[in-house]
Amino acid sequence: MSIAQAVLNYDLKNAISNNRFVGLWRLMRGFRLKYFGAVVSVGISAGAKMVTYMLLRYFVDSYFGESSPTVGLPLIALGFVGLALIEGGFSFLSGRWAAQTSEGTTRRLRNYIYDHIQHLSFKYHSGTSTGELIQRSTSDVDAIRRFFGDQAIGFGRVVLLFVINFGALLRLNVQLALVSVVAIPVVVLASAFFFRKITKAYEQFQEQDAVLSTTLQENLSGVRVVKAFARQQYEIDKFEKDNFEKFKRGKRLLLMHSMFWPVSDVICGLQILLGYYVGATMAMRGEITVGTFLAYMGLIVWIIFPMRNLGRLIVQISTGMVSYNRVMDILRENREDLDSGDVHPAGPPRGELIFQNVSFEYEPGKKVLEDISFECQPGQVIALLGSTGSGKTSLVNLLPRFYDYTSGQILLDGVELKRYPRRYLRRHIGIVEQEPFLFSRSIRENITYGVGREVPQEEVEAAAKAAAIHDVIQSFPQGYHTLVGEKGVTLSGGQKQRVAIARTLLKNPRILILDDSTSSVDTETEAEIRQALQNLMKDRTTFIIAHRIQSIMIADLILVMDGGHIVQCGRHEDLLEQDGIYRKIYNIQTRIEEELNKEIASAG
Ligand code: M5T
Ligand code: MG
Repeated sequence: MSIAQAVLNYDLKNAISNNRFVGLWRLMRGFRLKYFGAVVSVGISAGAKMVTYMLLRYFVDSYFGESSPTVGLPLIALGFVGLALIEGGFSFLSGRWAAQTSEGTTRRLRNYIYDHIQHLSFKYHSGTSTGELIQRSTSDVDAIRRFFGDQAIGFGRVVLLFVINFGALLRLNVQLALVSVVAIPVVVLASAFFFRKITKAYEQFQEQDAVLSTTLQENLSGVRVVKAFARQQYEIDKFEKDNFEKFKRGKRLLLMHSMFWPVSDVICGLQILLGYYVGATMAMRGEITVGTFLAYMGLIVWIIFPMRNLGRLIVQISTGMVSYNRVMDILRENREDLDSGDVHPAGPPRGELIFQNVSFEYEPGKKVLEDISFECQPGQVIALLGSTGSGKTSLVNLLPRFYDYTSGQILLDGVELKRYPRRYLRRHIGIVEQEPFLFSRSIRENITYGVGREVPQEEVEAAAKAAAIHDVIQSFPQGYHTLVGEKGVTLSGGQKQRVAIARTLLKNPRILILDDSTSSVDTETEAEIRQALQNLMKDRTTFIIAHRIQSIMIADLILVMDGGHIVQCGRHEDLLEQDGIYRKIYNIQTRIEEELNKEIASAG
């Protein structure tokens, strides 16, 4: 591994610290030498400027004053040129190294955050808004970038300029030096005051900016609802209201800026005038030489004007620190451990599952599943039926360990589920989510997503056929290479579900979970899928969640759920004999179907 790679791979978990300075220092690991170089270069550049004024003083005093010159004119000219080159050159170097540090550290930080987010648990993701995560991994990281690239180095520059130039002034004349800095506290305080206000105004402006983008984004994704309810004018008015607020806040922000700079210009100008006045008086009285006065005129400018930035830098540094904390909040979150577990079977599981008094809650005290017990043999089909919110999705989500059950036991092939590494379970358990998500990529890429290897076209097509989606895909002009989503075709709900089924089937999981996967599919297509799945379900344990009795009749075990409990269980025939929810649902569904058939017959 090269040094650059090692720097990139540095585990930023180490950069978490309650002390923000310590944390930022740790973030810089691998770039510290460069950054140190940047600070030294700033110092050299500032020093060269100071020496230039000293050379000016020597030149004036020895050629126009009492003392006689010991250095020739050409050499002095060369000195001026050389100093200008040194000043410019090191200024360039400091900018370059500071940029390399800030861009490098934040590039690594962005990669790390992305990597980290990939590994956070379901629980974390369902409790955190996407917008918040995006904000933190983009604009907060950017604030950290500005901290390194601009603010920290800028702060160093102001301090060094002050120390070097003030030091030189002290050596020239103590009285003059002291006169030159009387206004500095005023400048620093005024700028700190203004920038605190400006920062606040800026935050409010940013907030409103976020409101506006959210409004726009919601409007665009909900465009169908807007049109269906003919609410265009309402939406337009709402936007204009938010937009006006942004306009007002933007104006306030600009106003503050346009107040600060002239005010600070006046204070600095007065200070310089005072310095000139005192300096000129002293020169006229012969207390200092003309050369000293000239050098002083230059130095004072480089003490006073940079000070205007000090307040700004202090305030901005503090906002950078806030961003550091916001970013670290994400990194503090523990990763979901994919690999820990003490059983590592060589092959896939057989698929025998035993639930023993399993209970589960998302939040302490609110049981979503209670006392769930059942057993199934490898290759069996288990169906879950129950009203909405009864816990069906929650139950199957326990199997790949998206969440861990709170009490009881689940045994897979006789071994407690928690002893398997999550990676193993997710490799061998295929789940078709209730609301499947497809990426804006080609259909083929979507279907092969879970496999992680080159898949021959025949295999992809076989999976698509089993999911009864092959013919639909074929009918698109670009077939399997058709793009899905905003830039490509918009798939119907049922088509999406079927692509998702194909994606899971291709993974060839030993345990297959279909969470309401045929809810958006018509009865005929559903029968088609069922037919195709029949073969595929043969040697895998399959969980089917469905609302139509039709689709679960064939199951080896039907679990009827209500309020987190199993209220009935058995085969179709057994359940029909019992007086319970199952029979009620069955009766309703068959009656509806009969009526429908009658209507169709009479209409035909
Ligand atoms: C069961 C709650 C939900 C409901 C209960 C997925 C999820 C659910 N719940 C959470 O608090 N957090 C979650 O992340 O748990 O919900 P379910 O298991 O989704 O029910 P279902 O699958 O039987 O319902 P449906 O509508 O899919 O048929 O109280 O609030
Ligand atoms: Mg569900």
